[in-house]
Amino acid sequence: MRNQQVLLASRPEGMPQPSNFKIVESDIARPQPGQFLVQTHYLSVDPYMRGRMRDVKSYADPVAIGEVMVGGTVGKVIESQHARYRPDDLVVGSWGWQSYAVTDGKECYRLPPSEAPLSTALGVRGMPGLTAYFGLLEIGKPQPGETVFVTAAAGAVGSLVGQIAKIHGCRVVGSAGSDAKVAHLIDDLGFDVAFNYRQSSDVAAELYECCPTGIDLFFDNVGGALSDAAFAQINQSARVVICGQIDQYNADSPPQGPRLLWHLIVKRARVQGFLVFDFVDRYRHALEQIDQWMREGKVQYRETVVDGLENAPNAFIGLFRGENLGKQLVRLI
Ligand code: NAP
Ligand code: FER
Repeated sequence: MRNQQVLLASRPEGMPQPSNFKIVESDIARPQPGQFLVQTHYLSVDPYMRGRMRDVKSYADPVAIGEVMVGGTVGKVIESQHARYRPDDLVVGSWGWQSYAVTDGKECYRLPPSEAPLSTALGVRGMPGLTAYFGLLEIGKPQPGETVFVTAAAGAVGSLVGQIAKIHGCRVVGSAGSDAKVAHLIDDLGFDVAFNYRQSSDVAAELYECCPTGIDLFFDNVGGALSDAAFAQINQSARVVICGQIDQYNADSPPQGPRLLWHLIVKRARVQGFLVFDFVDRYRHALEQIDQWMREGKVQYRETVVDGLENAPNAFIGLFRGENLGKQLVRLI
């Protein structure tokens, strides 16, 4: 048994490249008292990791060159010298892009027995699902009858935002990067209307057609031109939830766009960013609610799974090309 790890080899300029990563093999360490050895079943690739590849501290420290890439993981305990973990326990954590890890269990939790597949702990029942839940309900505060517009709507966060907004009686509009994604939003997830922003020569006109009475709640995962179009179409007392700005994550200098903040004056609107981690005390309740919606058939999810640790870099890069439908995962075993 050898450990395989994906290390950050160099910091990307613009779009990340496979050459920014390096795969190495090493012996598996043995757990010491207070530690356990875990085998990775799935690892998550997420847009925020682009930020961790930059040499800039923000919410968290950057990944150092030569260090294992960060990220959420689920796996099984193989060997334990930890009082609270036993072999065969299923564990959710963030030991990063590697096939095995020795951990002291900080930042880990044991998965309670559940009908849901293990992988969902990284998606609909994990960080992205919680992001949709708290971002929409706590920051966006949707009201019945309101028009909600969500970008990257066919992704892990966006797909859940749209469905939760439907549960709350809203009219839901989404944008996504392919006709197949648009069809999925409308036919499978119950969005009222959606459009393919990549096929559009005039996203503002297309958005206006989708939101003839304006936008009351804009849940932004993307930024850039789509955001500009949405800001110009907000209604009085609109809420703009800044969840992500993936359009800008590969930019090497801040892009200069149209200055649209004056819309906020006229519309008495509020723009607020948030981090899912701010709501950690309330995760349990939110996950119970998401589970219930899934049991009732009100929420469904998709996963795009690639096999093999060596494919983690390309799976990550694929996020910026829209190659994923729903949550992008890497399966190791
Ligand atoms: P995701 O939506 O599953 O995957 C990213 C998607 O973004 C891609 O599938 C792609 O879909 C779209 N995209 C990529 N580049 C784009 C561009 N230049 N313009 C428009 N769309 C683009 O990822 P996720 O994990 O659910 O995250 C979604 C957003 O939420 C990200 O911005 C992320 O940073 C943010 N987020 C924030 C928090 C928080 O705590 N604030 C937590 C989790 C995630 P298309 O085919 O539609 O282009
Ligand atoms: C995300 C985008 C940004 C995210 C977190 C951040 C958890 C925070 C980044 C930082 O610490 O700089 O999608 O998801």
